[in-house]
Amino acid sequence: MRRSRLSRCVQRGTLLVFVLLLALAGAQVYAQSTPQQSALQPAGPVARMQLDLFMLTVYIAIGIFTLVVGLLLIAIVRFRSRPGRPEPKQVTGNNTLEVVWTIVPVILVAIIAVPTVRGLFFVDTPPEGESITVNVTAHQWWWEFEYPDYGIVTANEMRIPTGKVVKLNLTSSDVIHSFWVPNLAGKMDTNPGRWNSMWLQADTPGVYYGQCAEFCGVAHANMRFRVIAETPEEFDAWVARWEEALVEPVVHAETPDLVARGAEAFMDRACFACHAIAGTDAKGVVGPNLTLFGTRTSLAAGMLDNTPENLAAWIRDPQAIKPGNQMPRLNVPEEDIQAIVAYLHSLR
Ligand code: HEC
Ligand SMILES: [Cu+2]
Repeated sequence: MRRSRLSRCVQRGTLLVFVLLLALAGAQVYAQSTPQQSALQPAGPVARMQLDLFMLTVYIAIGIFTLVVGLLLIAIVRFRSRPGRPEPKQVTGNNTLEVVWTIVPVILVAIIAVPTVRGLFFVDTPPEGESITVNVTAHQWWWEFEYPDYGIVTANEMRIPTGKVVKLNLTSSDVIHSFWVPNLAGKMDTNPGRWNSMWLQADTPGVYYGQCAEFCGVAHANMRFRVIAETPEEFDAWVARWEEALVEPVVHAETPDLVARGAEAFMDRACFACHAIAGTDAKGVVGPNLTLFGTRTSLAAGMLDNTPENLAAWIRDPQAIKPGNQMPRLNVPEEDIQAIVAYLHSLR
């Protein structure tokens, strides 16, 4: 009888240890994997501070968990009922214990509060030094990025120079969204009629994936974006390209006739009513600004890679790709689609 209970106990203990080892191995693999969209792999000072604060509370919680569960296990094993054994002594109201378990949590909360308050000020005040400013406007279901110092208005991909402070002002044109690039910084709500602000910085070049983090309607899950961090030299070259594009479209055409037809179709097929392309008569503001669209890596708020096939599929039937989004199916003839694809990809 007793032996079988003991062996069950050993079995369960072994299982528990096995599960814990598995979890540990998983965490190890995760930590060594290539960067993912994760707050556990910080790539800049803001995200790093936030992870440090998080880990401090995690370590304290692990300590409390171990202590409480340890005491519980000791109590369960030592005072378990056995045949013929009297009920153990009942204890209530131990003053020393009461004082200890009031003071210890107060100390722990104080230990967490100090770096938390320091962190709040850190997040709120961008450090001095070289910085750029980007105004972020969230739309159902895409992101607009305006660089007021350079006259740039682009969408869904925010290019930033590494090692520089990026000051963000954030708002929304419709409902509440939330701007979140986990590897670079915590979330910030974008509210209609109000500007919030935050800052972030990327240490090394790379693509950091962003996501709307506040449910905002049918295509919320597909309201993604990318932060593309480049060396300051690459970033300056991108800005210089924009300065040219603002004067006249930079058209790199391997197939000039097709591209010219595409530019015409873009005006004939109502695209211009919702989209702007700098230096042309297309000045719509309902949809993303498509200036230098050929330099974009993604399409439809980070859903697809910006390949000719995907772009054609998007123009053919945007509703099939991203149900509910605000670009209607326009029944564009296939020849025009191919021409528009060549045109948009020549803008680079
Ligand atoms: C009624 C307004 C409207 C019209 C007309 C319209 N679009 Fe759009 N378009 C949008 C909106 C809104 C989006 C953003 C969709 C999303 O991602 O949620 C969009 C997205 C796009 C994108 C992806 C942009 C990005 O940043 O990823 C492309 C490319 C595009 N449209 C091309 C076209 C072309 C070509 C036409 C003409 C055939 C056209 N659009 C007509 C509103 C419109
Ligand atoms: Cu959303």
